[in-house]
Amino acid sequence: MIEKNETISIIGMGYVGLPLALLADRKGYRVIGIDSNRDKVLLINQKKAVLKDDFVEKYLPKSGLEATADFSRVQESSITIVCVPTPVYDNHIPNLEPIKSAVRDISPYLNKEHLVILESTVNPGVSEEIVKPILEKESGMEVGREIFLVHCPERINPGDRKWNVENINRVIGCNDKLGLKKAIEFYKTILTGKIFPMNSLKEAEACKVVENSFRDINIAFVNELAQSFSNLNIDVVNVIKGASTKPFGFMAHYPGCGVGGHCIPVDPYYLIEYAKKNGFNHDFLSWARRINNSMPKFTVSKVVEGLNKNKIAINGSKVLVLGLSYKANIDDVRESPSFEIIKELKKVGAKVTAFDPYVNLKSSAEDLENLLKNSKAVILATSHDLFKRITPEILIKNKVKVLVDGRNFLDKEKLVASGITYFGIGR
Ligand code: SAJ
Repeated sequence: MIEKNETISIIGMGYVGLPLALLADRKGYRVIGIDSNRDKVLLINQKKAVLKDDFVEKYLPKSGLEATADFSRVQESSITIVCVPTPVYDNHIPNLEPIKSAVRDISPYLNKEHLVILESTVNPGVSEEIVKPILEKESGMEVGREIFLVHCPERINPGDRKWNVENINRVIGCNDKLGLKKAIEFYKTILTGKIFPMNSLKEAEACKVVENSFRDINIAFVNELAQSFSNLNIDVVNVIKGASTKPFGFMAHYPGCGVGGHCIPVDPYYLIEYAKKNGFNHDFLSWARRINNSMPKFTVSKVVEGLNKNKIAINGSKVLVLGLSYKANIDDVRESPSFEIIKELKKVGAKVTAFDPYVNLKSSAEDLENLLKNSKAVILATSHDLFKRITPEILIKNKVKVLVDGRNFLDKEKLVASGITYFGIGR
C-alpha cells in the first residue's frame, strides 16, 4: 500500500519533473528533486521559478520541495521517478545517454521494494532492454521481484492552461502485476486524471510515440497540402476550416513554417529507429518527417518570391524573423524551425535579424521598431500574441515590402489591401 507520508525522489527538474514534484508535494508526500544542474537546484531551493509554467509559478513558492544534486538521497525514498530529456542527435538517432546515466546514478541507492517509474518519452523496448539491465546490474536486485520498473509516459503540454500534470489522463505499463498495482495506487493519490493500465512496458512506451507520431503525420499532411494549394491558388486554411465542419472523422491540424519542440519532431525518430533495428522501415513516418523538415526552406522560398515581385534581390537584403520559440507564448526554442529559416536565409545571402521577447528578455518594443526599419521582408515564425501588433501601417512606415506569415497568424486581407506582398503558408 502506498502511504502518503512516503518519500518520493524525482530525477530531472525540468518541464516534466518539476511540476510533478510540486504536485506530489501538494498531495502530502515528502519530495526530493534531484538534478545534476547545481544552478537549477540552488534556484529551486530559493523558490525561484526556473521555468515559465503557471503550475510552477503558483506552487513552488509555498512548496516543501527539496532540490539537490546528490543522487545518494534516492536511498531516503521508496519511489523514484525518472523525468530526464530524451533528445535525438543531429542525425536523428535517439540519444538515450541522459536516461542511461540517470538510471546508473540511482541504482546503487534503491531500496528493497523500490518502485522505479520512467516518465521520459522512449520507444518501445527501452525500459526492458536498456533500463532494466542497468537497474539489476547496478542495484544487485531483480526487477519484478525485489524492485519494480514501470513506464508512465509524461503528457505535459507546455503553455497549456487547461491540461496540467494533475488532470491529464495517463497510461501505465509494467511487466509484472505487483509493480503495476503499486504504480496505479501511487498515481491515484496524486492525479485527478484517469489512469489506464496497459498490458506491458512496451505498450505504454508505444502509446506515447504513437500519440506524437499521429500529430506529426497530420501536420505533414496539411503542410503538403499547403505547398500544393499554393500553386492552385486555394486557401488551405479555409479548406481545413471547411473540412472541420464535418462533425466526425476529421481532426484539424494547420500548416506552418515548420514543426519544433522536444516532442513532435523527435518522438517519431525513436519509433523509426527501433523498428528499423527490428526489420521494418517506417516509410510513411519518415516521409512525414521529411515534409515537415522541408517547411523552413519552403517559407524562405516565399520570401525570395515576394522580393522578386518587388524587383528586390534577397542577396544583401535585410530580413527580420519574428519569433524564435517553437510555439506561441513560451520561451522554449528546442528544435525550433526559426533557426532553420535563419540558416536558409543566410544561404541565399540575406542579412538576417531576429526578434523574440520570450527568448531575449531584454528586447523591447523599440527594438522591434528599429529591427523593422528598412527590413525589406519580415517572416512571422512564431505566433506569439504580441505579434498581433504587426499591422500594415507599421510595416509600411518601416518600408517593409514582403510579409511571410509562417503561422497564418496575421490579417491576410488587411495586409494584401495595404499593398504589402503577403504570403501565408498555403494561403
Ligand atoms: N504545429 C503545426 N501545426 C499544428 C500543430 C502544431 O505546425 O497543427 C507545430 C507547432 O507550431 C510546433 C510543433 O508543431 O512548432 C509542435 O507543436 P505542438 O502543439 O504539438 O506542441 P508540443 O511540442 O508542446 O506538443 C505537446 C505534446 N505533448 C506531449 O508530448 C505530452 C503533444 O503530444 C500534444 O499533442 C501537443 O502538446 C498539443 O496538443 O498541444
